[in-house]
Amino acid sequence: MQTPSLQKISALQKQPSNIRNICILAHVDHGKTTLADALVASNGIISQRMAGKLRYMDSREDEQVRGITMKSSAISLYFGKDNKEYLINLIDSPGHVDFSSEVSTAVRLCDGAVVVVDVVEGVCPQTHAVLRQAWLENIKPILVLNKIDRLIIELKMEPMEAYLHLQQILEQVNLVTSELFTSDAMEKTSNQINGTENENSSTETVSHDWTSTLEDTEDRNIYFTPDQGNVIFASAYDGWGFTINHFAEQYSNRLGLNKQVLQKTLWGDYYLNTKTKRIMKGAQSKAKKPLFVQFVLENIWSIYDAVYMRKDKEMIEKIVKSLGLTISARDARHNDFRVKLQSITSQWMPVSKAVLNVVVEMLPSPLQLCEEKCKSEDGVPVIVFVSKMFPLEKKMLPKNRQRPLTDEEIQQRRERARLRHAEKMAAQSKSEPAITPTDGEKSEIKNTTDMIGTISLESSRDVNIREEKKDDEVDLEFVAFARVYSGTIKKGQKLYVLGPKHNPSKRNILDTSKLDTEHHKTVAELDSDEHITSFTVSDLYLFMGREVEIMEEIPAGNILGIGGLEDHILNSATISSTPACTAFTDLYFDASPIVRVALETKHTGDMQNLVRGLKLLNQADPCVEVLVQETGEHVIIAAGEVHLQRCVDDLKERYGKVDLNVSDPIVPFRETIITRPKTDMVNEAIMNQNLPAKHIQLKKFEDDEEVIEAGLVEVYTANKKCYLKIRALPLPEKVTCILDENQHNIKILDQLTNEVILDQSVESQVNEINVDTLEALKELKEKLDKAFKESGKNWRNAVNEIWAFGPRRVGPNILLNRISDYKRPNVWSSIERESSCKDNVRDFDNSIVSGFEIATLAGPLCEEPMRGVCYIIEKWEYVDQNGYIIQNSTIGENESSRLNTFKSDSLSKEGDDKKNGCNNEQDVNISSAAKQEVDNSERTRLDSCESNEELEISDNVGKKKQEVYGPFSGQLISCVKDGCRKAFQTQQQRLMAAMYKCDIQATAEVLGKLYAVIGKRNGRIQEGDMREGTQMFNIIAYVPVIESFGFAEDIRKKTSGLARPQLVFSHWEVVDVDPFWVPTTEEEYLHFGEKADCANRALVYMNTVRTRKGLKVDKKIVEHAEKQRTLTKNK
Ligand SMILES: Nc1nc2c(ncn2[C@@H]2O[C@H](COP(=O)(O)OP(=O)(O)OP(=O)(O)O)[C@@H](O)[C@H]2O)c(=O)[nH]1
Ligand SMILES: [Mg+2]
Repeated sequence: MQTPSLQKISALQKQPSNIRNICILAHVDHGKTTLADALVASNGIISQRMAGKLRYMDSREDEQVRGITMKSSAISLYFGKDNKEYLINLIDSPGHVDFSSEVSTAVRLCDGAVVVVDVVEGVCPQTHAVLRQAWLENIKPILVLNKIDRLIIELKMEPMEAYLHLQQILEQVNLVTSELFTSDAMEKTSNQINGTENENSSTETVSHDWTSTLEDTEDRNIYFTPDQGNVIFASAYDGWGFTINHFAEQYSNRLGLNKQVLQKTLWGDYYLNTKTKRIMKGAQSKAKKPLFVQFVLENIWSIYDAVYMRKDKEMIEKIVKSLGLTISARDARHNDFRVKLQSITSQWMPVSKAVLNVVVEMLPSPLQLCEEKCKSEDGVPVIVFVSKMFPLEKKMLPKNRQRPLTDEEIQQRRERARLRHAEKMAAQSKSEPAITPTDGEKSEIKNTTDMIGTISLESSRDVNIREEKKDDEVDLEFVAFARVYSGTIKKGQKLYVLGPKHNPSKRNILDTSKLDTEHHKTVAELDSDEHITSFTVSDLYLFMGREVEIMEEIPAGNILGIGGLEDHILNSATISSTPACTAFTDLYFDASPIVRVALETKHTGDMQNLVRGLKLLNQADPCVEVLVQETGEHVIIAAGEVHLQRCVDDLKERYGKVDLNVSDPIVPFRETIITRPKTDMVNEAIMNQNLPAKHIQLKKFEDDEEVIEAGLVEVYTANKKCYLKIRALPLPEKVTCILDENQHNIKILDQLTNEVILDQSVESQVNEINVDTLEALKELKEKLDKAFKESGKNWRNAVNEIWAFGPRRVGPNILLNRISDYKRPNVWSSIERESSCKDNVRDFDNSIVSGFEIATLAGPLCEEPMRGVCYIIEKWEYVDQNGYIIQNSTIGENESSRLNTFKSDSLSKEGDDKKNGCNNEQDVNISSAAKQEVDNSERTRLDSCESNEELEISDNVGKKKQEVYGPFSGQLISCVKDGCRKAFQTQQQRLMAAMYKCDIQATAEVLGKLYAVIGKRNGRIQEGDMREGTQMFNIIAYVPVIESFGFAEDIRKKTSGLARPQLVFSHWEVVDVDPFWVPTTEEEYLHFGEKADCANRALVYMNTVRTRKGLKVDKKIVEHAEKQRTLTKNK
């Protein structure tokens, strides 16, 4: 068909009831882009023959080379049905897990989704993920069971087998939907119950019947059932697809049966009684062919059999004739019978028609979203949501594209060329000398030629410079990928850009005059509490796959591109004509960035380009993290190997245009301690559990630090005036998980506590925070309390003893206060409306927290952050010169004045510190390697803070001491830090590795090889079940991230491409070996040899990290320093 004109599309955009905004979702390689090709071909944008081969929506070169989609892209298509015209805004999304953020951006803009499932592979992890995303965003899905041709050609199934197989796949998909539905319904009901329980808290507890909940809730329409018409059977590659409807119509005419009855019975356990011509139930029990097999599958099978398997030319002709098709001479002559097959099937039951029919029938139009909102008349406020910013090459933009010349222009050009030619000829005839020139003339000619030479040289240099300039310029323009929800966006309109944190209920926000004067502000210039800028709409685009078209205005309900927003939006935003509009909530991303690499330019002069490139990359990809470490290194963190490679390629070729050196991936580790294991390395029970670990004896601690028992140390400050008892214990796993999940809440809690310290009354604080936040914080406390109580009596009151979280005040480690005579307020006091117990806080309280923060930020194994460690301060005493403890009440006058000089009103100082950024660890984004520097800078900062205090010191003795040992708060920080580290070292230390969850589908033949690859990389198989009704195994394994590089490639090679893993970050896992372990028992010597260095995985990891950070590595380079001998000479 003819490609629809821009005018037609523009007219259709104004009829929201005829618009469908849809995206195609699926697991990687299930055929989304191939299906999109078929739909695009139906509009004549690409030829029918190329559909499925071109992969038109994969416009990037690396997408074509790798054969996977990496970004979501949109196209507007026209579809006509029953004299009605529709506009389908289609988004193709990537299926690879590394790019799942692109799926989020696509899903948010749509009202419906086409979920594609490869019938051979069945439901895969990303199928789960996309169904969940569609559910969360409340968009309606339809199902395409794709690649049915593979059942015929590859698996050689009979129609009956294929029917049973399809049934199973459908059940698998519906199982996922039902899980989503059930958990959602349960959650809703549980919320309701909680609500009513809260209301009638006095009445006795109501027992609730969950089954009735599920029965009550309407669930019929959420499942995929062919008789409802929301399932399409297809082979996108061969271009065919159908719904039950298609065959119901055909056979109702042919067999004289009721169409509605056929529609209900074509799928299911029904058969046709040929004698009575009636449709009967119970095909399976009576061993009859179900209608679907008899009327649908057998037809398809016979075409494949005749055309592709048997290549029966006569039969082909017959089929073509009986179906009333025409086959082009070119296809008829083609040697490849697949082409012939595709030519027949794509005409017989075009997949595009089948899919688009269901899309317009079953999926909602923007009007159904909310009729009120989808108005586009003048005066209705404009509301647009931008889900991502994506880069387009400038030459692709219509304003820069070369357009075909008009006849007049061609005429003018021809005229100009003719004139030029005439001038040239005239000049030539003039320069032909009739007489030989004199000497003077000769020199003149020479001068002129020289001049011409220089001019041409200069001009060529000029061109070069211009070209260089061009090269240097970024030839990309960011276009916002957006949807209009209300009003009509027009060129020249002045609109506001609202960041995700914009809150219209805040005062001053609606003062538009102020906003207008700050019109020039860009997002980078905004203060931290400002989330609003304004701009004038300049370019509006319509997405057409690889190209964009310019539009003058776009009404509500459409997907569009907006130019000129580069300086106003980082990743996503809401655009509105009024600042009173509430911003859309942030997008939900599945993947978390985990693989980090450091980047540097090959030529130092290119640094600027790299920085600019990183900025663009950060804007273009919401899933990548870009940061500059304290060491000055530029680091990017990506979701996985493929994502990382794409980011680096983009930096090199598009955003930065620089040659880069990319470091080996830096994989994070964590350090932790565990309870003493009960068995040794050869699985023998350890007899004497009370023996201290061997390495404790090996470690030479300084005299003034005493190891009392494993995990408990006593440490003194440098001036010996203060001592502490610090205990390190492993945190219960449950508590650590809660801390991990609630980082955001802990951050809020910390901010609240800080503000309380900064002398704001608790009351006013609590009043200001949102009720939901307060509830969340209380819930966090309850959860922690429960988890602690379940972990033994030692932890019974732990939740009320929490002093701080670390590192960076939010991490998964805890500092507890168990000092018997020190009752400081715990972290919860700010939410519990307790009056501030400011007076009870001892001086230097904050130094202890700082010491703890530094210790947890970089552990002793390889300076990686700690995880799941609990430090308990059991004693904190001041000691006088004779070594006696000074009780707070009994401090002598001398001592007290001296200590006072140390403190010098440390509370107010703490306040100042916070204002000045002193001691405030949480803002410092520090790499573990840079920890030492931080440590030093911490001290210098403290020094500078302390210098004011020193002026106040009157006591000479005190002053002298202080000069020798430095400020007391600094001493205390380093004392606590050292104490924590030592307490840690006296426990069973372990490394924790980041783990990938790895999902693989594989056939039985390659299973052995697959297990070998996983085993070699220290992976662990979690599940390995055979999928019901298929030959495929579903394997779930965990592989350490550090071992995962090249893993996918390795698996692909070893299994000849039959298994494809998908890796997603899952959790932190303890590496089950002590990095300092040496064999001690006879059995261990026997098993591991004397050195046992080959088996210690933790040691290898630890040394890798230490080497990377330039830390000391205990390694003997020469083991036996003897002269080498040749054995045969026997000397
Ligand atoms: N046999 C067969 N192969 C198909 C069919 N549909 C797609 N393919 C093939 O499957 C492979 C992947 O197809 P794509 O369309 O790129 O898959 P995708 O879902 O877009 O993949 P990503 O975008 O990377 O997630 C290609 O080699 C296609 O030729 C089909 O119906 N039958
Ligand atoms: Mg694709």
